[in-house]
Parts: sequence; C-alpha cells; structure tokens
Amino acid sequence: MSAHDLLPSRPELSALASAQLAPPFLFGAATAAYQIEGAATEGGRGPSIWDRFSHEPGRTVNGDTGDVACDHYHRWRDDVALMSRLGLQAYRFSIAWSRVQPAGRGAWNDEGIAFYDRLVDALLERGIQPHATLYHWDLPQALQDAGGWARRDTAFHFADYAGKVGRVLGDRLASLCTHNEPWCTAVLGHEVGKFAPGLQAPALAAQVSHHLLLSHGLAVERLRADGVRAPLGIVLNQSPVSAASASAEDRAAAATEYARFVRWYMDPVFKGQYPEDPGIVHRPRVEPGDLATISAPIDLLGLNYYTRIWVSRSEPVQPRPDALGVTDMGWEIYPEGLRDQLLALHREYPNLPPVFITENGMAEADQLHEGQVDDPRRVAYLHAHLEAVAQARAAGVDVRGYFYWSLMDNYEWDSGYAKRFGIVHVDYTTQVRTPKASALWYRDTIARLQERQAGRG
Ligand code: IFM
Repeated sequence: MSAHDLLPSRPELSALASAQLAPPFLFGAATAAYQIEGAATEGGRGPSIWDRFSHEPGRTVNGDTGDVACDHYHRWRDDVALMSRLGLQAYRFSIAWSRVQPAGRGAWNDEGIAFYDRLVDALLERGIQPHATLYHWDLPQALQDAGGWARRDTAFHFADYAGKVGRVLGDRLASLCTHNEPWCTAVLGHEVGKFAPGLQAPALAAQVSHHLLLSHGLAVERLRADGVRAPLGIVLNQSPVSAASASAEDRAAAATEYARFVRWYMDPVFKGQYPEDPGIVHRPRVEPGDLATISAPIDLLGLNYYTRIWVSRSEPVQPRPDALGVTDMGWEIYPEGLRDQLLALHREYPNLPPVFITENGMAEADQLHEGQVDDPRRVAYLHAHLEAVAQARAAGVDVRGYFYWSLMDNYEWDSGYAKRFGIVHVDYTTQVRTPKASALWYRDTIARLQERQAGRG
C-alpha cells in the first residue's frame, strides 16, 4: 500500500470552507491560448515567439510544439459544453495577440477576433463567466524581430491591441487582465532563457520587466479611456519565500528573492515604486510618469500560486514535502503557502483590490485506465488549497474566486506534453477528453456549495 492509497477519495470541505466559499464565490478553470488552441497557421494567425522558440532544436522536451496542442481552435464548442457539464461558473482563457493582429501592429485579423467573439458568446449562453487575459507569453514574432519587450514602443503597441480587444469584447467579459505572470516573461524568457524568446541577458530582463509593467499601465489607461466596463487587472505568480536557515546570509537572500519575485511587480502596481534591496543588481531605465501610469488603480489582482520557494546562499535547497509530497514538476505541495501569501498581501498592500486565484494546480503522471483517470492526489491538492483560500477569507482577505489550472492537460511550455495539469485528460492522438476523478470531485463540490446556499435562501 502506498501513502496515496490512504488519501480519502472524496474529501468534504470543512464547515468553515463551505461557509466561506459559498456563492457568490466563483469556481472556474483556466487555460492559455498557445497551450490549447493549436491551429498555429490557420485563420490568419501570425507566428508568435513560442512558434519560433518551440521549433528550435533542443528547446522543449521531445521537441514538442503548440502546433496542434488540444486543437481547441476547432473543438471550442465541445470544450464549452464540457465546462458546462462540469458545472464551472467561470472560465479563464487568454487571447493570442497574433490571432487578433498578426504582426502585433498594423492590420487587424477579423477571423481571429471572431474566434474569441464566438467563444465569449458561447460561454455566456451556458452561464459561464468569461475572464480573459491579453498576454500569456505569446508576443507576435514580428514585434520580437523589431526588438520585442526590450523596446519601449512594444508597450504602446500592446495598449493598441488592448484597446481593440476592449472595444470588441469589453462589454461581455467578466474581467480583463493585461499580463499573465510577467516575471516569467522577463526572467525565464530574457534572463534564464528557458522560455521564449530564449535570451540570457539579465540587464535586459530588468528593462523588459519595466516595459511589461508600463504596457500594463498603458493598456489600463486606454481601456478606461474607451469606457470598457469589464473589471481590469493583472495576474501575478507569487510564493512565500523561506530562508533555509536562520543565518543572516540566508535571510538576506530570501528577502532579495521575495523582492525580485513578488515585490518587483506588486510594488510598482500598488505603491508606484520599485523595491529597494541591496541584492538587486539590475534596475531598469524608468521615464518620468511611468510609475504613475503603472500604479493607476485596478479592479482586481489575479494570483497564481503553485508552491513556496526555499532560499539558501550555500547549497541548492531540496523541497521539504509534507504528506502531500511533490508534484510531477518536482514542486513541493504546500497549501498553507497560499493562505500565507494572501495574508501577506492583505498586510502589505492597503489598497489591495479583490483577489482571484487565477491559477493553482498540479501536474501528475495520470494514466487513462478503462476510460477513467483516478487522480486522488489532485483531489487532495484541490481540497487542501480550497481550505487555504477559505482560511484567508475568514481572516479578512477579499478573495472572490478560484480557477483551477488547468481545465485540461495541455502544452506545458518547455516541458511539452510530458506534464499533465488538467482535471480533464486529453489523449493527444485522438483528442478525446476524459474528465478525471478530480473533475468529478470539483463538479460535485461546486454543486454542493450551490445547493447549500439555495437551501438557505
Ligand atoms: O502552465 C503554466 C501556465 O501557463 C502559467 N502558470 C503556471 C502553469 C504551470 O506551469
């Protein structure tokens, strides 16, 4: 018998969580364009930096690309029907800039815009709230060829693109976020080089981070000026950072990591300044007025949480897993970190807007067996993280919703199709979707919370 056999297959939410997560608290699932759409050369879509990067030898596991992915571009109707059968109340997706505007500036692509237009209407018809993100890492390659996010004018092109999306979809979206995880674009894309565009230039990465934040501010400014009604926000990936020992060196290193990972994005947006930390080496060139633009009020913060970070000056720190272990990505499962991070934001940012957990989930080596996928660890993961959200709410944090990452197995960037995050299994040969046990648990949990609420009404 393994430790996993001891996990309850259908855990129930505690009384506290049942009370805290009752409607109008929102339950949904999330995806991103390049990870699911496929149809990379169809419908007038222009190439993005991920098309270029994933086709370069050695960049991704097995050389996997998003050319086909989950073929959602053709199967979106069935996917919306599936969401409805799972009882999802909200769906978070991203818009591929190069579908809407193939070169990232200049001509718009009506066919690409129509795809998202139909998707939004189909969601609304099923009573599923559409939550869109404008940028989930797929810069039009033509803009990269001109310098990409290292160039200041890319931020202005982004604002034009945001304005177009706002004009077309802004009256029907339940929220519109500018960026997904700008830390990944800046650091993984321009410093570490493991994501597109695959550069290893730390000073440039700092400048890129500033242009991403500037583009957020400019987009919000444009959307507000155009009278877009959808609530506006940004999605940031965050983790609490723990020092591996009580030594002064480790504590300083942990503070620097937190400043680089969390405060570098939170402080400009919510305090109008970049953090000062002696460990931060590269600082961007900031023009007068930029920080005022970046810190204009927004309506929501999207928080993506996966694990906590351990920092040590001496040796690399291994995860210290508790009973739930580590995920197939090797990430420690630490639900308390979600509660702690929410509490930290509540404490540190007096003007924090309502928060949505826009991503939280785990990769597991799921197996399809006789038409079913049993994923008890994902059920336990979901259950524990929902309890953590409920605890944060009970302590006063205004969390309004939770989106599991991801609706379905999909293209996990440099890991290709080797890592499965979905509550729905995807057979990449046949494109057959099979809800896993976790999807059924999620469906039943959402339904129970709704029934409980109706019973009170
Ligand atoms: O798959 C990604 C997603 O695109 C962004 N946040 C983290 C997920 C899991 O790695």
